[in-house]
Amino acid sequence: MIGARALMRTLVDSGVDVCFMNPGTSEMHFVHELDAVPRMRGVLALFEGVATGAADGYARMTGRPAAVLLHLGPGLGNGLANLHNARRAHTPVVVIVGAHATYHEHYDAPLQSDIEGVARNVSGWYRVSASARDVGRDAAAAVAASLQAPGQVVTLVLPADASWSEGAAPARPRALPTAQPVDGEAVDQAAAVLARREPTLLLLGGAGTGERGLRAASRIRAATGARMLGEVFPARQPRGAGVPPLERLAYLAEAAQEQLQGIRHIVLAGARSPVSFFAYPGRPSDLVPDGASVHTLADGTEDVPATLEALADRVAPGTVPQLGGLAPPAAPAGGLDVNALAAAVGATLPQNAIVVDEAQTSSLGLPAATANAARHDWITETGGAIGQGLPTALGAAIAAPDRQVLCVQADGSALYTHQALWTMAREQANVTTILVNNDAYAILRLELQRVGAGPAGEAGPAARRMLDLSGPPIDHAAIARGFGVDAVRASTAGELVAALRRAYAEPGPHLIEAAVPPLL
Ligand SMILES: Cc1ncc(C[n+]2csc(CCOP(=O)(O)OP(=O)(O)O)c2C)c(N)n1
Ligand SMILES: [Mg+2]
Repeated sequence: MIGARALMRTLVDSGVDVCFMNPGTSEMHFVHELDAVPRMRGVLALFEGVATGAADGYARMTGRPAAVLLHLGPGLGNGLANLHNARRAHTPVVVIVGAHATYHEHYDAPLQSDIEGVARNVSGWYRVSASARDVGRDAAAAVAASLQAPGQVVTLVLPADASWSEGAAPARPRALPTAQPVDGEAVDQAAAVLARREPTLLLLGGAGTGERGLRAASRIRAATGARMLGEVFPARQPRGAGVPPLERLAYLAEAAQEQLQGIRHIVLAGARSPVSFFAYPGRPSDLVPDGASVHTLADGTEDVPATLEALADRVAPGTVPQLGGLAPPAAPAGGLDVNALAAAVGATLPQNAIVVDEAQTSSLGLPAATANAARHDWITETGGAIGQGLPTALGAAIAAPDRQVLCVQADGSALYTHQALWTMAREQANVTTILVNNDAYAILRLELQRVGAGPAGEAGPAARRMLDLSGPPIDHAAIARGFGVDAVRASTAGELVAALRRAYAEPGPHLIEAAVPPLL
């Protein structure tokens, strides 16, 4: 058996049966084996950032890694930004990088480069399969490593000769790694902090924003009066009717400081201590209020939901979680702005939808307008690297083909990875995209002021031109149609509501280009 077949067999035997890919010459044996191992589903992406973002969205919904097949250092580099977001989400991803045959390396052929230097940036585990004999075992180790709590990106380099040579064999799947057990001492300490009845914040992150974590945290809040917040950008959060509501820490440091004002203790459950997203001259990076203490109940390597449940059983026995009700907003009418956009989403959101939020400034009203919508999952851009929305929505749709995916997508961010639309059309992914066209990098107009570069109104024309996308105007609906996706335009709230209802009722991908004036 050749290495490529042993690799593919080991992956599917280990539960990795989707591979998002953008292959090249060094990966042709792997591509060829797709017909020999039909349990592996190959999904072609036209840019590596689409493949890596899709793998992130897929695993956020399944809890299982997808594989990503990339072409040497440049292919891996193109996929890096969304691997960065995956790393920040603690998403398991098995990256396979095809490389030159081992004996070809020292010729320094044009595609030769430092693959390891690129991979280490995002990978918690890295290995080169030295020969065909090693490939099966290395693949099984890679899958297991990706699932090491809290989950990580792993990179396995597959030299072309290891891929095409005989002498390989599939390896048995490895036992799944388990999270660290509940730390009883940390539970004792948190219980003691809560017993003081001083203003205490329970900050949830990672697996803590899943349903079990939310239910336990809600019990703790109800019994002790503690406050609870989620990290700024959770990997995945169930929301809406039947789920305990969770507000998130604000992106803007000054807003977060207001949320944290008066807090004496912060108890971390899968989250990190709050810091400002960026540094701003004269403002603090550390957002912990002066004099407040920070206690780690559970970090990401531990079983965060089980720890929260242990704490709830201690401080809130017999207390039940408080669940959100079903009270979606009325369908909006009139002009389209960020509030009408949010109301349209909340009013029409189908049961069990998956919302991928890369709406940037246009997401302002979304959390409130969907808090009491039908139950859904919310996916955010964990690492701040834009160009994540469309690819992640694609991956989520492939992970959950029976659910509706709504991608609320800002225009500037969309333009990094528009090619995801073609894969959505080809795979008939159930993704409805609202492409929020505000003709601008609106957030950067705000950041221009916040960093102290000068008030936006007074920025010179050369600077303003760098944050403006209006000339020439970009026709996102036409781009979508060019990729084979049904697309319409909405310029009123009523048109958006009607287009959403139609898109949800029909299978396959739809794009609605919504003209929304920029907030800034
Ligand atoms: C990979 C990457 N490149 C660049 C940036 C810097 N950046 C942050 S927001 C932004 C513009 C976002 O514009 P858009 O998506 O249209 O959202 P809007 O601010 O208009 O709501 C840019 C370029 C980034 N965060 N990540
Ligand atoms: Mg914009």
